[in-house]
Amino acid sequence: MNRIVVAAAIIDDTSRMLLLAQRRYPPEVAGLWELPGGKVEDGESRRSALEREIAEELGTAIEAGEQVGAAVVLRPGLELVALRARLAGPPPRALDHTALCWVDAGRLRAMAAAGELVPADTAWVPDLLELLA
Ligand code: DCM
Repeated sequence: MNRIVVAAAIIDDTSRMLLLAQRRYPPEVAGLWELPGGKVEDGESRRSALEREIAEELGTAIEAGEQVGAAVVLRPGLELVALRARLAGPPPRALDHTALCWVDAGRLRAMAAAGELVPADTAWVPDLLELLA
């Protein structure tokens, strides 16, 4: 059975900015930036899993919506899916990450070109740039 990791493309529609989170572990990706999220548990929907993960990792609430881009195969049996999300709580805090930052389309493009994103998440950059345009 396939396991799914969901990640949040949290976008502020007013400022057209996307929230990125800097990974603290494991060493291969520590220091790189990702869309925050985590594994879907048995019996959980993707949206509710993402809302739970964001409460745990960022101490805030989101409303998760439609899928962004295509699913990425992390390894056989493990897929990564991004969902668009809207902040619905207090400002996010880095409870599980090294740091958080809001980026606009230009900054996202520059970070991707510089290899500052977690490899799996770079597949979504074109889709994310479209949402931030
Ligand atoms: N992951 C990823 N990109 C994300 C979120 C997670 O590549 N935006 C990967 C890293 C791990 C797995 O998913 O291989 C589980 O993530 P975590 O360690 O955050 O639970």
